[in-house]
Amino acid sequence: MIKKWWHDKVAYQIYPKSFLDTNGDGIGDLRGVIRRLDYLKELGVDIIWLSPIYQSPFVDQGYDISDYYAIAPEFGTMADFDELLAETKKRGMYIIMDLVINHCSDKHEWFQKALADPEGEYADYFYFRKGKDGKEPSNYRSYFGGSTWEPVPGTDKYYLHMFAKEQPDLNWNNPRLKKELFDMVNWWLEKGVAGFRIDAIINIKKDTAFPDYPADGADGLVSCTKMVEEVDGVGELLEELKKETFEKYGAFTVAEVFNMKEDELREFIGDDGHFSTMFDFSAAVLSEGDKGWHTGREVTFGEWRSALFESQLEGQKVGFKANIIENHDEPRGASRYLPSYAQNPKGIKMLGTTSVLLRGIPFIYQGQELGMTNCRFDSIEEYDDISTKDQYKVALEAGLTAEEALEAVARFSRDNSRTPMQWSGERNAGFTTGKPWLKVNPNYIQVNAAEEEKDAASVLQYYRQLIALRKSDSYREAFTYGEFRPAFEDEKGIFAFTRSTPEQKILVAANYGTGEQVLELPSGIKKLLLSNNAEIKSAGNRICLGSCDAAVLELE
Ligand code: TEU
Ligand code: CA
Repeated sequence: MIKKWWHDKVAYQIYPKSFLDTNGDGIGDLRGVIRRLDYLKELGVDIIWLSPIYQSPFVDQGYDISDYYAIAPEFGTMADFDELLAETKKRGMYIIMDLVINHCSDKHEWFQKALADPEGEYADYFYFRKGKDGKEPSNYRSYFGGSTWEPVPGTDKYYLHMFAKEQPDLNWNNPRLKKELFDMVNWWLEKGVAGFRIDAIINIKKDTAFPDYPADGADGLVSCTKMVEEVDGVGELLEELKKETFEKYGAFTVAEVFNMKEDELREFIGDDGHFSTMFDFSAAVLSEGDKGWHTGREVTFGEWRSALFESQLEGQKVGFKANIIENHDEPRGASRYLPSYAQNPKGIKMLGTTSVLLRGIPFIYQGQELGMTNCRFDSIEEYDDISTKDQYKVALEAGLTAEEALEAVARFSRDNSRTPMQWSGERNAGFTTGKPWLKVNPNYIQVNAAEEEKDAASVLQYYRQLIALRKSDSYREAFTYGEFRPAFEDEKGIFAFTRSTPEQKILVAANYGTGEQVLELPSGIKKLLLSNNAEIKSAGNRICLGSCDAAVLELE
């Protein structure tokens, strides 16, 4: 394995709209990010991923870009961005941008020109297709509901959108379009960003014959995922993207990849892979239900652990995965992965321990380090997210009552993790002096950075220790390159693994169950490196883990 500069780094995702508002308009901004750089530095963060900050109509919260070269005025100016970049560099940190190039906004000038001249060159930047028998060209359902095909006004054509109709898909078969995208990526790299988080990238390769597939729902449509699964050759496009851009700059890239073909892992994240790393969604996808709304299938502890272990074992053969428990599309990890008796600071620290010390690049999502949890919304109007609203509509159409539909979308709504960052116990959690764009989770009174700063036993202080341990001179090598091996798999409720180099053996062990467990270790304990329980008991070759106890030990 060739060593790369980012292997031992810790990353942090900022959702700028909800991070910190500095001008009272209720919307987080770049100056807010600048103001909290020292906070992030102290946490131990190296790489900051900014969810999209480009100019956008915000139909899908900035994942619909109308100008790739401009900063959204809601977030600030290019001067603010340059300052952020400089301040980050000063602290030895890196910025990565969100790269959304499967689609753009319908307000982007390319699409506007395409609409103005549906036979012209810009129409070929997108997928404009004639309908079939007066209907859509094919039977695909978009990710946010309804057909993927939207009529092009004044023509007998439709354009393709895998996400919202305001997010037309870009035609990656068009060399001019590709050149425009590559130039743009290089422009940001020239500016000094360290790389990108790459959005929904697997979707760029389509079978442009757009064949129908058997319907998978009562609406007579089939998920547009199908067209991605059924086509080969995305690798060539990804390789071209890398060669024309990232590779020239030694950039760090983390891809959002679903539906990868199983044997492609090495091509994606191996030494010469298309990307530096990609998110491990193996746990997240377990709860995918088969309904048109995301109620979430119940996942057992055993299933969850096996999925992660399997993914770790596969991942380490070829490279590094990026480990997450939550992001801006997923519910809060504490609410999702912890049983109810563990949804407290101790349990949350346990979850942090078993996630951050896995092999790979840890990505911490804003507020995770505080123990932020899902938020209760009292009505559909309180939600903002386009996907939640669509799922609610589908649930109503399926015959659920308004109350049931609200309940159905609550657990997996993307707004669970998008509520404002909880900085203090002051009004609006110290996020804004104005009216926050999205509800603040009422639990901010207890769960907030200012309180946790004062409390030595807080989740925040624990995350600091956890990250410091991972990056410490003595253990950095083991936590970065050390082999991952599952441990104590037969012990009920135990989530344990070792990280070993020829010189060191570290055991990470946690008890997700309710009863006490005594683990017989293969060798003596050299040192207790970290625990979420100050009174943890160990003697000789044994350690006793009570419910929700986590311990990190160096073994003889
Ligand atoms: O998410 C991609 C996305 O929505 C996937 O979960 C998709 O549903 C999956 O490929 C299905 O298997 C990204 C962003 O993270 C999200 O916030 C955006 O809304 C979306 O792309 C569109 O840009
Ligand atoms: Ca603002």
